[in-house]
Amino acid sequence: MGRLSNATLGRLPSAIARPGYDRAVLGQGIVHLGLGAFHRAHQAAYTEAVLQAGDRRWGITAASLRSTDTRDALAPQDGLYTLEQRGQTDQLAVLGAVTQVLVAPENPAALIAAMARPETAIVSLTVTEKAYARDPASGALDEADAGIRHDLGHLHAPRTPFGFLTAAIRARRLAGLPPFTVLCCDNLPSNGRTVHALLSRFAGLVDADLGAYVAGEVACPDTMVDRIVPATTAEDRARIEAALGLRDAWPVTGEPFSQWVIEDHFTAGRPEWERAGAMLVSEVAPFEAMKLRLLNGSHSAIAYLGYLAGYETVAEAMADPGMAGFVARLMERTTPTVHLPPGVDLAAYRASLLERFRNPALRHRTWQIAMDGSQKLPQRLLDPVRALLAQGLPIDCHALAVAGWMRYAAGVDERGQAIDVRDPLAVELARRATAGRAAEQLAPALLDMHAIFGDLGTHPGFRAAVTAALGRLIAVGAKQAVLG
Ligand code: CS2
Repeated sequence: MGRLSNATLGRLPSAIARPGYDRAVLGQGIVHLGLGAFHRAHQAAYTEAVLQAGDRRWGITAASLRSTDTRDALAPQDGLYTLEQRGQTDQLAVLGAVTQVLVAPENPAALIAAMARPETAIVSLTVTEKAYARDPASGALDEADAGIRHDLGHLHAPRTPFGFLTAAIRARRLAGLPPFTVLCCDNLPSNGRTVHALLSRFAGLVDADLGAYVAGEVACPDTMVDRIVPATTAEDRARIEAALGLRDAWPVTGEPFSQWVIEDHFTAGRPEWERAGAMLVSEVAPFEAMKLRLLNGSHSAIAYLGYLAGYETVAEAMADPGMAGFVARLMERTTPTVHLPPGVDLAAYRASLLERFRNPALRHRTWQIAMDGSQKLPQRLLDPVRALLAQGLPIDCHALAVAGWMRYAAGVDERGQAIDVRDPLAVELARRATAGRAAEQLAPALLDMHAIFGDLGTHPGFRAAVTAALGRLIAVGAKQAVLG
């Protein structure tokens, strides 16, 4: 069987969409950092629509910041890959927006040079929460972070997004070029503002004048990104290969739903992403809080409690009426903490989330979502708790979700099997879990982690609610505990 590439595109079955433009003459207006499945199924798909509509400026030079896997898979395919939307019917498209794939550690200078090209108008990022070296509780740059310290001493060969961004902005400034717009597409609260503050701080540590320049001149629009994109599996590859009649080493699969809300603040131009349904607005915050708290907050709750209950995927967990009922209650409890975005009906939004979580065609593993809990809990579950406490509203469902994370982070499941806990703080979590497996020991040991809980960790009502929820979870198991 042949391999997907520019040369074999013509062999695709006619029902499969493919680039209708000449990939050889695309401009490279976008550099993307963090070439994971999410970027390929989300921002690249919006950009593909712009290219298809005839605006050829927006080819994507994409970089992996760590591993060579994606480049090794995509380079023989000329950057082409398949996006499969999985719903009642599956829809396949081969996307061509990613034209070049770099591996940052192999040649950091090449990535900086790509970012410093005159035509680079946007540098977008999907590098996951933990890559921002941000103290999750205070939101400030963690200047003790090993990557940050490395980059401050080696800006010519950086490792972190801030090192690359700062090196490239400095190079552009020296060359008399305006800065690019920095477009954060990770699930952080006020992601653009957050990155603007962190990047200004980092650049200021390199050179005070550069810090002031970044603070004053570099636009970092806020965004809300949404599409459920499970990790690609061997079965996905086999199914897609059969449909294509060609081998694709790294296709991506995702749900049909997709949403992108973007603050319209770009200093060097942007693609008309609204062609593919993106919303360009003046204020993203209400959309972002809605999505982080209702979708991602529920996702994390399903991940921990569902995993403990023995469910491998979100859809399996949601097929359990007890779990589904709990998730619906958690969302209802969260709703008073969310300001209504213009034109949104929150009850309909919640119903649509429940429907999306139930999509049986998506094998979205609870274990995948459970990763990096220390980086996700603050904005997904703890900020809502702060707001609920301030309003005197019940926090019982949130307390059970946090207890689920604690039980999971302690590293042993309900059948006594070890859990593969992936988290930048995994070592400390494991150390604290040795305090004891009973709720009265485990809950305080984890609540005292200031980097996660901040001041909330000392709130007596929150401590009592989490300790009680954990006690019940340990006593009766997740399937019973969610019944309330
Ligand atoms: C998930 C998200 O893995 C996770 O933490 O909650 O990746 C989620 O699927 C996306 O944010 C949906 O837009």
